[in-house]
Amino acid sequence: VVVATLPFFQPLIDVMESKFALLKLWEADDKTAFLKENADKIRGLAGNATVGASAEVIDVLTNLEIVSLYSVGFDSVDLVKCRERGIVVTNTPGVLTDETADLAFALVLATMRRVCAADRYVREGLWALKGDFPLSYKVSGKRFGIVGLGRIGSAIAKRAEGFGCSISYYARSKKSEYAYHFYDSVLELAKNSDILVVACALTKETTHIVNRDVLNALGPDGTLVNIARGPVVDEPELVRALVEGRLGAAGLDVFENEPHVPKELLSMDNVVLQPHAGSATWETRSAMADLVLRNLEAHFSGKPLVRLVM
Ligand code: 8YV
Repeated sequence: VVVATLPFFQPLIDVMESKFALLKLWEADDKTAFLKENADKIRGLAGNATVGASAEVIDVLTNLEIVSLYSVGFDSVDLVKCRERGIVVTNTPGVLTDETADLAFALVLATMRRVCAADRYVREGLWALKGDFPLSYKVSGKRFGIVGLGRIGSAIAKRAEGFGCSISYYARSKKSEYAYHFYDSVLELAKNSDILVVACALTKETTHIVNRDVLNALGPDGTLVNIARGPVVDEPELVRALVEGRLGAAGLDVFENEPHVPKELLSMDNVVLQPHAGSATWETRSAMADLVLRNLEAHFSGKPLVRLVM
């Protein structure tokens, strides 16, 4: 018996239903009661970046053997508990790298060139009525800062290279395989960037790593893009910086309290918003689904797992 936390991708739900006895957690009114009722039987959990396996869920599921994630991020899983209990955790790295880096770059371009606001201007008939749309900002050749130079961060850097940007990054340590400029503090990186893209994992250390000081350092001519996790950025401080004009613009795919977005952002033309869609294409979501399934099947047939977090 496998429990899926959300209906993340219908073709995956369909195929899991054909291969396992699938329980649908999202359909239960009282989720804890539902898990308790089925705890004896549940051996696998398919989760994602939004609903994974919290400490509470793991405590209830006493026979759980595997958490197979439909995401690369595993911040929705209590890894300490899983390790204690010997529960294996798998994820979907690699297959979503290009897609997420593409969306990061789409956000850089859309935000700085005001693509969405200009589109609204045309649709609302304002071009004919009021004349040219206000000028936007150049992307090519700018100072490009990346927080986190993992798979996705380095794929974003590769794209920025194509735009002739000078590239710097912050990471826990310098990566000798890249010639990009390394800063050992996000604040220093922000001081020396026109565009700051957040591409790191969410951990205790990275929570609110983009704080008021970092936003001030990026400044009124700076652009922040976040395709990582909402809580990496101090969201109330981000909203304040945008409202007070201390930060130039923001392109956001992720938020602190998804799917809720601070209402102040909704009316800002210097902000572009996405509904956590970094990996959301048919091609990538199919590849992610394939990994989720292959990991579950490998585990239950005693074969080596395809992708393993721990
Ligand atoms: C997904 C993600 O949005 O992989 C991740 O870490 O955040 C995303 O790919 C999500 O898990 C899809 O449901």
